[in-house]
Amino acid sequence: MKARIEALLNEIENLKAQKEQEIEEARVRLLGKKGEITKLFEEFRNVDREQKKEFGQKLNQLKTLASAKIEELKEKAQASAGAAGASQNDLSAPGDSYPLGSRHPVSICREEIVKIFRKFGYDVAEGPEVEDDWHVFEALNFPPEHPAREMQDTFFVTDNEQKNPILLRTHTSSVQVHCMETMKLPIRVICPGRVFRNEAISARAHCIFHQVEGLYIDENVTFADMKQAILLFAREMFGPETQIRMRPSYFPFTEPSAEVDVSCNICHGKGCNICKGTGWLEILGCGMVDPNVLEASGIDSKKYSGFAFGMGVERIAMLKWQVKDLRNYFENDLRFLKEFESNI
Ligand code: 2U9
Repeated sequence: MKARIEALLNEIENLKAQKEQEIEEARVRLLGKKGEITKLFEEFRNVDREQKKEFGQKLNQLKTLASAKIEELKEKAQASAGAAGASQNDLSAPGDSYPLGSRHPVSICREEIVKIFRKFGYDVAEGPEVEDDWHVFEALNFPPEHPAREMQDTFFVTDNEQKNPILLRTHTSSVQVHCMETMKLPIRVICPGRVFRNEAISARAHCIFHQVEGLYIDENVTFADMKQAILLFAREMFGPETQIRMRPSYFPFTEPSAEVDVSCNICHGKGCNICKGTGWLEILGCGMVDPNVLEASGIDSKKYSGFAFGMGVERIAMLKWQVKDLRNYFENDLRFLKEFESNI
């Protein structure tokens, strides 16, 4: 008897009947007049006195479990029949809602920047994130041991003492080097991509971020051409009233070099906490491509000249949506991401 009780307990626990007819069949087989449990109760009369207590408790437990399981299965079957019935028959019932995802603000911003330069006639190029020293540093006028290499803390993949080590690119300028090596002149190209720097994470810096860089090489390209291209970009991106100003700067790959500010589109130059009271916001760096950089990729620097620029996408996105902490762009907190749904 003990073994039969155990077997039935096990069977009831694993009972998977779904249709109402299957459930009723199970009920009759277990609890019906000639059911297994009913039969066990009849046999219980003949059990020895000493075993009555133990078997009595077990049988009651079995009956309670069987009844509860049958009830549970019936409720489930009724609920799913109700749901199916509602969606089939009640044409006024609201439709099932499918939550839509939205694009990440950094993607929205990067695509907007790329779209503007495509409109100006630039091609789009992408390249590898794992690069060699030549494309990230050497060809860009960073000689070995030059202190400028320390401006961008590098993640090395191979030993940095070896010749031409492999590393994670610290800027997308390496893509433009590939373009200069392979494309026919004139070159007008925009390079969006992810870059890696061994920096401490803070509200203003992250070890992975996104850049968009541009390069324009042709005969007689001047600083004035660069200024005009950047002014037009700034007006497309931040509005037609936007002003720009340039401050002298230094990059190993450009000479002369400049940093570009746009007039603050929040306070319109009056000074607010976004522009820290200055009326200006820094958006990018730029400069005339150093002749050494042209020559390193086999371009005749006597015949050709060019300009280049680079910007951090997260920084532009922070200015565009007045996001104060860069880390918001990396945490994928849905409460933050949902705020950009309307920008799709
Ligand atoms: C080639 C030659 C020159 C790309 C340039 C900058 C200035 C610049 C920074 C802005 C913020 C990077 O994301 S950031 O940290 N970039 O200021 N980038 S000029 O110059 C090049 C690129 C490729 C062959």
